[in-house]
Order: sequence, then C-alpha cells, then structure tokens
Amino acid sequence: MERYTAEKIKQLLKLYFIMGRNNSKLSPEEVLSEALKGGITIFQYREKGENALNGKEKRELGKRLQQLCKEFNVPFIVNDDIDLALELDADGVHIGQDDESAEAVRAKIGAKILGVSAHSLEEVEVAIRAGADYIGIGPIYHTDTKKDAKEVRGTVLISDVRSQGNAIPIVGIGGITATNAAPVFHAGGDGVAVISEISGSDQPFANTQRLLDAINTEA
Ligand code: TZP
Ligand code: MG
Repeated sequence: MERYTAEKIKQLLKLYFIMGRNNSKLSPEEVLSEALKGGITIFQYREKGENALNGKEKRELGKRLQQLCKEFNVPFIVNDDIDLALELDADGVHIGQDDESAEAVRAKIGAKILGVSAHSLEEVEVAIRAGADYIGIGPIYHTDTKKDAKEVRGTVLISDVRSQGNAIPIVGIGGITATNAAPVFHAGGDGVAVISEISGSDQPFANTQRLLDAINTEA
C-alpha cells in the first residue's frame, strides 16, 4: 500500500465526522449510518470523556463502526489509540500534541493516514516533517464538546499556513455548523470536522446534508 496523495487527502477531508459513544443521542451505529447516507467523506472513532468505553467494548464498537464505513467506502480513522488502529487495520489515526510523537506513530502505521492536531505554525511544521498527511486546526469557534480545548482562534492559523505557501491538507474543527463553515474554506482549509452538529442531532441525515450543501457552495 502506498501513501495517499495530498490531493486525495484534501478530497477526503471535505466533511469529516468524528464521534464516540457519548457524543450521540441516538445509538452511534444509527448516527453513523445516517451520516454515511448523508455524505460524510471520512470518519474518526473518538472514544473519550466520561463513560468512554475501554478494552473489548471499545474494540467491538470500533469494529461495528468500521464495518459501516466499509459499506460506504469511507475511510475509518482511530483517535489516539494506535494499537486499536493496527488491530482493526483502520485506514488511519489522528493524534494530538500530547500523544506519542508523530514520527513514532508514522513508523508504526506505515502508509496509513496520519492526522495531527496543531495550534501554531511551529507545530504544523514539526508535524509535516514527521510525516503527517493532514493537519487539524481548532477550535475555530467555541465548542462545548471538548472540555480541554485550547482558546478559540478562528481561522487565523489556517490563513497563516497558506500565507507561507504551505499546501498541506488542513481540516478546521470546533463549533462548526452549516452556517459558519464557509470561512474555513475562505482561509484555505480543505474541509471541516464536526462532532455535535451531526452526532448531537436527532436528525443526523438532514444535518449532514445541510453541511454538505454549505461546503459544496464553497469548496
Ligand atoms: N478538537 C478541537 S475542538 C473539538 C476537538 C475534538 C471538538 C469539536 O466538536 P464540535 O461539537 O464539532 O464543536
Ligand atoms: Mg489525543
């Protein structure tokens, strides 16, 4: 297997849905099915926070969500847990600055997709040198979903990366909805990542389509 091209990654980032069991009102399987039908382009399994599943339960839910993604040919990414990603043969992993180094993770996962969260130009550059396929930047807007989120910075860092002539695939995250997604693309982002806009809704299909409509008028 070869590394994904940057062009392909940019297409995949367009509408990035992230969810763990405690983000969803409906069952996670039901929410993900609706989001897949609605047109998400990539999915991240992020099992975090209070009552997060561990061990076998975490793995079993991951397997079921991965199977749904396979049916729609949508890549399945695992947050933080490299061992689980390898065990399930996931399509990739996403890590933050507090996780294992991007270099070490790249060495373990080979050509799988590697996403890294970054909050400064320096972190962006280090992640790229270490072999990141894309960078997650946020929080763009206020979010209640991630309790330890950094301060809201809008799209400044995305613009700064592009001002430097850096073409690394970028996804913006944090408080994104159909009505505020546009600035991420205007700043040079390739996609938006959402948790609650889809998972917290009792109409995940409709919300996914609304997001996609908003994105398609920009991207
Ligand atoms: N990283 C930065 S903000 C955030 C993460 C995981 C949470 C995004 O959730 P929401 O509900 O889309 O604001
Ligand atoms: Mg992390």
